[in-house]
Amino acid sequence: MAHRFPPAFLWGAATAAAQIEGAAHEDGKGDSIWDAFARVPGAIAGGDTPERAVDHYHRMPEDVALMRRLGLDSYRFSVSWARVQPDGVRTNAAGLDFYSRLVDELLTVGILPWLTLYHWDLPQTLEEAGGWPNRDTAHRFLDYAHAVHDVLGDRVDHWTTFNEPLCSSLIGYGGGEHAPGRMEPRAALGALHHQHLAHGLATRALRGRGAENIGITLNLTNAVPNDPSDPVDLDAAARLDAIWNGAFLEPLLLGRYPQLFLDSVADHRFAEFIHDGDLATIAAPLDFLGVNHYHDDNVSGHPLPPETPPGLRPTTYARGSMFVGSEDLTFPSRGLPRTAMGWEINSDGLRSLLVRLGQQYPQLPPLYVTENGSAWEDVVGEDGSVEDPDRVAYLEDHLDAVASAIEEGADVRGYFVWSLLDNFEWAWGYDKRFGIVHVDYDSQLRTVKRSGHVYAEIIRAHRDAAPTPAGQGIAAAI
Ligand code: GBH
Repeated sequence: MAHRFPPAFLWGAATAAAQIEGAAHEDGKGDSIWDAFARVPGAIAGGDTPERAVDHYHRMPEDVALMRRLGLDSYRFSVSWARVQPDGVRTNAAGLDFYSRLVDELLTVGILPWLTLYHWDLPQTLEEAGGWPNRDTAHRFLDYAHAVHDVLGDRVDHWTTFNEPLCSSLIGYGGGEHAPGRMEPRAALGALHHQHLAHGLATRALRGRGAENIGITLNLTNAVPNDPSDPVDLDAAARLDAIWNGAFLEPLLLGRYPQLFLDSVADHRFAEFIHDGDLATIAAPLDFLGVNHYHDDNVSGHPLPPETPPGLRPTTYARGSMFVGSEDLTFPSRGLPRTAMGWEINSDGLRSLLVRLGQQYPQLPPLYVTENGSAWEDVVGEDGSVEDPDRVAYLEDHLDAVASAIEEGADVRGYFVWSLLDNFEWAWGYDKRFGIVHVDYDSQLRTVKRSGHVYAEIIRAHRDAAPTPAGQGIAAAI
């Protein structure tokens, strides 16, 4: 399938600071909301914490060598705000130095650094000052973006402001399942708007400093009406689309919130968060849009039948509601196969999403799939090898879907698999493994899974078919 991708297509893998680094209190790092949340009894499966994670902070050179063996063009990672500004204000040079060394290590082996400023780990002191529902946090973020750019701006070309603001606003402040674990619909909406604002402020500032590739990553879904002939289900799908996709895409691309979203959250006085000029700031031009996609959402406006199996929504978000403005929605099963997360597998959803975005928004910038992947119960063989046929199938099918989308006209420039390494899967702790590289959580030994070998082979085949280097002069493959 490698020949189906354009010559300059970028191949990568993604991680996030809180999920891999560990060293939660080293070299001056402060608590993030995830460090604090992990201390709340029952918040995280198995009582797991991000304290040690996969010890990437200490194994960074080894992990970069692994990326090189896999033949990656690019590595998408996030910076821990609490490492850079332990109290959300004062800048900690030792924390920044870690990222400086990481970037140097990547550049040395020809891997393009793809930096995300915020992947959900707010400094706990800023949460104590009100967190994202507090408008001032957007200005703190701007200051943080400056601090990171001061040190890395000379070497990092690709800047992503936020990863999945939907999750860090609606799930963190509305659903209660993610840090900081609040279940306050109005606060969740404030967090949403202030993250947009922070994105706009930082985008404008980085642009002013000469950055040329600035974007944001959204988790986007296809809201599929369970019964397309039922007006109640059609209404449910329209609301899910307005809240999960539209409330993010439209302010960024069009400088406005969708009316259906505004109507759905009017009871929470959402409009009061919006100050004059905010939407113009938020709609700062983007150089790329990152798309994270794992599964579609088959949605209904009717209650679920009583025989609904446990483990699927809404039990997942039983603590609060991530569906601010659409608490009545349900997600019936379509009988599709599911991953270990309970998420539906339907690779055609990724194809149709990528195609549809370009049709819906003429002003859409180039797309990158910044996350896509699957969790499985991996089995380590006697010889230490990890055969993960389900992940291999998921990967191949989704890459096929991306190739098809490109053939149908979608401007997709790259793909980052989630994830490079097994890691701390947020509220699920270490229970769910997404890596193409297996990690033994006792010894911290890394083993490339079958899916990692398959991915490396696809990258190599693409490079052989299209010798033009996609990244910055590309290192040897395995
Ligand atoms: C991404 O988010 C994150 O960016 C990444 O850090 C994380 O490790 C990875 O995914 C895997 O989880 O109600 O159970 O059907 C995933 C975005 C949005 C996907 C909410 C699941 C509904 C889950 N998620 N969605 S459920």
